Amino acid sequence: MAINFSDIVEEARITARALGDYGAHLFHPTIRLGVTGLSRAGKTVFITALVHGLVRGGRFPVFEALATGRIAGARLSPQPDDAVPRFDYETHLHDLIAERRWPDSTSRLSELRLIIDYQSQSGRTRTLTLDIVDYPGEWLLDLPLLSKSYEEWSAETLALSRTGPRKEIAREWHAHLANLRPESGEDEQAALTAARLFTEYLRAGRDERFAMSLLPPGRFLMPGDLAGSPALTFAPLDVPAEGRAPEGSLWAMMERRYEAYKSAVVRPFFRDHFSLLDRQVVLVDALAAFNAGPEAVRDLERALEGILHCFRTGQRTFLSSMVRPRIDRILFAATKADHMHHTSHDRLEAILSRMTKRAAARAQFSGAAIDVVALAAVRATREATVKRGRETLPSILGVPAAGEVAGGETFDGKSETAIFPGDLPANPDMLFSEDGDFRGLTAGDARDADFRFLRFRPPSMEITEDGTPALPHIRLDRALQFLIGDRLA
Ligand SMILES: Nc1nc2c(ncn2[C@@H]2O[C@H](COP(=O)(O)OP(=O)(O)OP(=O)(O)O)[C@@H](O)[C@H]2O)c(=O)[nH]1
Ligand SMILES: [Mg+2]
Repeated sequence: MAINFSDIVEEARITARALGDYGAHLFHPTIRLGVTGLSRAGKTVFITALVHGLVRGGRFPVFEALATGRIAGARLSPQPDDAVPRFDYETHLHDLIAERRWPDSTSRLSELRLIIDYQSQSGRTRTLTLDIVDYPGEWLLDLPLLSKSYEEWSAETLALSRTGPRKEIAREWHAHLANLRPESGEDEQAALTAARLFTEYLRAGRDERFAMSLLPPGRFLMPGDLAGSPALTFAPLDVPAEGRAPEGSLWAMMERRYEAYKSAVVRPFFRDHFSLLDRQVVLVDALAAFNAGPEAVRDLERALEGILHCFRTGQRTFLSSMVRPRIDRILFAATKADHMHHTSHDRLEAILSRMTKRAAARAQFSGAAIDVVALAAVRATREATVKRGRETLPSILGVPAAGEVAGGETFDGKSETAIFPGDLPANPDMLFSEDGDFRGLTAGDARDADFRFLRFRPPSMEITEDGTPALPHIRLDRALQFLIGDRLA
């Protein structure tokens, strides 16, 4: 990909900003922490629980600075970027604690600043500023578009939509596509219909039965202010990957809009937000993929590979020429671990490790330190063993959300129930090998699925040893230790 003048100007601008940041950094050490993950992965809950734990003092034995009493206090402070929405911490916390319901879906970028006063290990009084940026992981998966022509993107997107369960859900869009003539004249109505059917295909892929992860372009499913704009009114056409659009054709119109999406949406995100992050946590809802089946697990792995590509540093990629990411630590966290008995937590971690290792190898990843953890930012369950005949099953006890269904029973969202969601395999290869396929919702009846992880209502607060109410969690402290522990030394 040729580097053009605007990229160079961009880079100069970013370097200037980075230098400015560096100056400020000497006086006010700051970490800009990106929190990302695909839709419903648990970003909002993670940030809310993390901030609450820091501000109100959670039970965080593995987070050394807090556990040893070196953190004097943490407080919210006005954020540095005036044009970015603030992360609505107070409302999310109120939903979780007072209403005992999960916060609403957010699907846009937001930010929150936290100031941590602490004592260094040598006894000096210090301050660390933590800027937390919440953004959809779907936006990272748009990165490959920057180096692909419209024709290449069309060919790849179409090829993917003709595989596995995607073929079925793309049926209506494919039928429309078969009747489109790319060389015919510009046609707004044809573009609108194609974009609508293509978006419906993407949306259906996100349904819990399929739980597909790789569904770019990211803004098609979360358009925000861009809904209805030409930059979102395009779709792939069945055109040769090496072909060129005739002037004035439907094809040329689609190509123009695809390029507009790249310059109006994709580049500004990487330039203005991604390039400024220091550390990153990628939240992964592996349970949704286990529920859906092996195709979803493989799709998730491909999506993680795409995400890792964004963090690739050192090589002269399009991204490094444009933004040069400076991220030095990445944590992959499997969320919602409270949906399984602790005997499966290590297995969940092993599965995510394996996925990220393979993805990192394929993404030729080099650079930042990576860690993997299975956690629950808010633990909604307790553990129990249930006797069934002579067997004892490691189960979990919680209040399934109203409307959840298991074993023919529909839950009312009020009564506590013991659930045996299914054991994760001790050998993670089981989930990935072609012959060791397991059954999920994609294959048909929910009753035949090997795993069934239900949604639970949020828990009540716990009281810590010193009498403060805290949200229960699993390994949130380990995540904090990896993400900011070294900067509080
Ligand atoms: N039991 C349990 N459920 C969780 C946890 N974190 C998230 N969830 C569930 O996952 C859902 C999505 O969590 P969010 O934090 O809203 O996810 P998000 O990534 O911000 O989602 P979007 O804003 O839609 O992109 C919640 O509504 C809960 O049902 C957790 O720690 N434990
Ligand atoms: Mg959210």
